[in-house]
Amino acid sequence: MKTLGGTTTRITIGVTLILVLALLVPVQAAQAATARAGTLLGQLTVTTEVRTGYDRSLFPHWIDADGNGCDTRREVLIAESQVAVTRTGTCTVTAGRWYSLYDGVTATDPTTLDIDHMVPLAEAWDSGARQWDTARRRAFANDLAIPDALFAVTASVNRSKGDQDPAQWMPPRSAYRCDYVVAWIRVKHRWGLSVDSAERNALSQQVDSCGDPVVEVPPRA
Ligand SMILES: [Ca+2]
Ligand SMILES: [Ca+2]
Repeated sequence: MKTLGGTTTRITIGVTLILVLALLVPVQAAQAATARAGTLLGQLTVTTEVRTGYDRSLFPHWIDADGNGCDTRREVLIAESQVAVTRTGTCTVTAGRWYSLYDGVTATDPTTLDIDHMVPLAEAWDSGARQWDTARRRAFANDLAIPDALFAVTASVNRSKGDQDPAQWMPPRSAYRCDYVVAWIRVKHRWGLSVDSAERNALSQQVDSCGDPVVEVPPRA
């Protein structure tokens, strides 16, 4: 009886341990890895950039990847509106309320907004995408998997940014600059894109002035 009781106790402890582990493992897996922004920046390859051969049409964009009738541009408008959008049956977004993070302008008419690629398509080309196939460039140009890749902003501020990187252009709304460089670094890290040395220095200075924040490590694309 004593032996049987000991066996039962060991089995009970064993089962309890398995249950505890089963509960712990998914919790740990669900926690996103974090790192200092400066650490992610340090993991980017520093090299010169090459514009040769770039054409915007090499990045098919505003596709409807999930086939719900709303293309990527409209998906971003719907996701970023502060109120439920008004839209037609063919997913034309006609009204909503958006806060353009780069310049602090609130807009209700979506025709006044552009969807900005945080890392512009030309900058992506220069820093590695020229070696990608079309499928990967399409995935980059329509990346809805992280919130940092695409932003609804005023057409005017998007045009002032153009193809420029943070060594050349920063958002006029200074309160957004810390988040801006973190988003830039996260997108480049996610897609394995390089930085040029002037860009790296500008990012590094901005990250330092922001206190080198701890950020989520984005999933690799
Ligand atoms: Ca869609
Ligand atoms: Ca650059």
